[in-house]
Amino acid sequence: MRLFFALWPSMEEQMRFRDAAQDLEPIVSGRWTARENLHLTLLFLPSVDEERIGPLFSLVDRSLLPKIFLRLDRLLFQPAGQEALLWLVPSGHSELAHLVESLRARLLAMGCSLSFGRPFSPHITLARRVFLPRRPQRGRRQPVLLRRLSPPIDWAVRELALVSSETRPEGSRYTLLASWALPASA
Ligand code: 2AM
Repeated sequence: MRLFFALWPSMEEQMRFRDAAQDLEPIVSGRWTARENLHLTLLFLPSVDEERIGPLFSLVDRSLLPKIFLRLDRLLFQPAGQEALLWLVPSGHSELAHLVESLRARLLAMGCSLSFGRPFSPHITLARRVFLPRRPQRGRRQPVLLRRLSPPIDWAVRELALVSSETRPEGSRYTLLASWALPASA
């Protein structure tokens, strides 16, 4: 099974994330993420045997969970091959990298194989397979700033989730397997 750990927004927060780029939907061609699927991935586990899922539920405890406050302030085009992803990106997220490292260490200690394909770069994918009118130069993978959000979206994160992902013709189908409450920010 494909699983991932993610920061999971409430429905109201997901609506705010979607609204940050809603005016672009008619003009940016791509596969837009369904509102209920919007999230911020921390770690991706490409292939987990079913019998290894149970131990994952006890992987997280309170000592691991920090207060997380994110200020989402930019929309970026992130080149991916001939196309691009549309990302909503936070600034000021030092506690996130620490959480990812702690989770990663615990997963590796359990013998889980992780995807090391990309260095951790926090983002919420608003759209995939975005068609860019001009081809990015070969090997060019630098993100392109599309918009600074003014005002930014402040997100006091309340939930860490373990989610399974199935690929369907109509898009990804996510199932929440477990979730943990983060301490309140204020
Ligand atoms: P994305 O939003 O950047 O596409 C479920 O597919 C989640 O896992 C998505 O949030 C996706 O990130 C992430 N994901 C999928 N494949 C991945 C990979 N090879 N490495 C890291 N994250 C991945």
